[in-house]
Amino acid sequence: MDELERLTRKVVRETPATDIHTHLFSPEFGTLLESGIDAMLSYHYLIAESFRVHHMIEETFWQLSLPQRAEHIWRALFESRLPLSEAATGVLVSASQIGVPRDALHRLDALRQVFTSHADREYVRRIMNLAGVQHIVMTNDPLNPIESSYWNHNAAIMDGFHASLRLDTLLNQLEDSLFRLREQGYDVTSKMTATTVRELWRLLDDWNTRYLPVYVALSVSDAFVYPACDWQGQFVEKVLLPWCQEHRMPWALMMGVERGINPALREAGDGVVRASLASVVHLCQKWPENKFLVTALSREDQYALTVVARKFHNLMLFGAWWFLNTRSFLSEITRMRLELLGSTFIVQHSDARVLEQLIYKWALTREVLTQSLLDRYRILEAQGWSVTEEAIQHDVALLLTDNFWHFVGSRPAGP
Ligand code: HDL
Ligand code: ZN
Repeated sequence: MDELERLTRKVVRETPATDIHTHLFSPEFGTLLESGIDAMLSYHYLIAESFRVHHMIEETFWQLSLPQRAEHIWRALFESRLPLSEAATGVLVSASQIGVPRDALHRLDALRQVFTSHADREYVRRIMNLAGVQHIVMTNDPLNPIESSYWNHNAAIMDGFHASLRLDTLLNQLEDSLFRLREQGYDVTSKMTATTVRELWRLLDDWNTRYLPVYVALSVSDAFVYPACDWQGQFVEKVLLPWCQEHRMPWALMMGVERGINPALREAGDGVVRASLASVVHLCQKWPENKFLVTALSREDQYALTVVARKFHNLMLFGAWWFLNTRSFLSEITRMRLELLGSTFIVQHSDARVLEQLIYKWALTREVLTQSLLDRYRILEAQGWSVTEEAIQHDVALLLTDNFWHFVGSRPAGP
């Protein structure tokens, strides 16, 4: 390892990350924050992978308790064969770093002794430190009755945790959502009348006051296009975009998910579709004052999306989302973005659902980022351009955290 590699490894290892998209919750949200080995093994990525081995009838699987599911998945993916997938290997990476002795890794009972399933603030802070994560953005659904009960009782939020406003339920379960919003006193209907527009604007104001979100988020399938004249299209045009412009609020658009291609797998049953990148162009063209955080789930969309980002500085790309969060795809996407965008993107988010996943997901990101940056630095040094530790620190901070907070426009106080 030469000096340049040593420096790059050191800086990437030591620079704390902002995890801009997770399904984690501050520990005050009780069981909404998943942790522990049974939750790790019952991660929906591993559920899907395990069905390819055990072929259990899906409804029978869903009747199992969490520990029974975990044991079933452990037998299928860790005992009957080597745990080769990214999600399976990740369980062992996290376990090792948490402190499971190497000679005990093969024993589920040993893992259960070390992995806690009661995550208090101290344990959360410990896992964040092991993962090198300083800030965590949650995915908050104001129309989720369980979650909103915590907000209604002003649940405290641990330093380092931040809210985002996820609009999937509002837009994908429209009639039910409108009904519940009318019960909450918002005069909203399935006709985009002036009153509905005004009341939806008030709704976003109220959610903004309660959640203090760092961005508004929406995941979409290939059915999403902009502009559009359906209810969603009118909501985007007449409410969301002008409201975000007025509040300087970024819109995180997560494109290319097809929900429930195998409904029997429930949360593990989603697939991938192409995204309408022309819609991203139209949004950036027509709303130059708005800020768009975009990620696409299809590998085939990555190159064209990166070219679009070259044309619009109000577009910030983030992450190798979901099925793309693997060694090979994360490396391919990160290298392409460095070559086409320099250091002007957000390299990754974990999408963690279980607290301890932060460790393996961020270890993977740091491994890939180190190698990708090192290759660029070697080319610079070959031209005689000196790559100092300070310059590396600046790059890595941009890619892991600063690009996000600069784009969002508000860096939080605190750790
Ligand atoms: O829509 C999303 O935010 C996705 O990340 C889904 O939650 C998905 O199930 C997931 O966890 N991906 O990592
Ligand atoms: Zn997610």
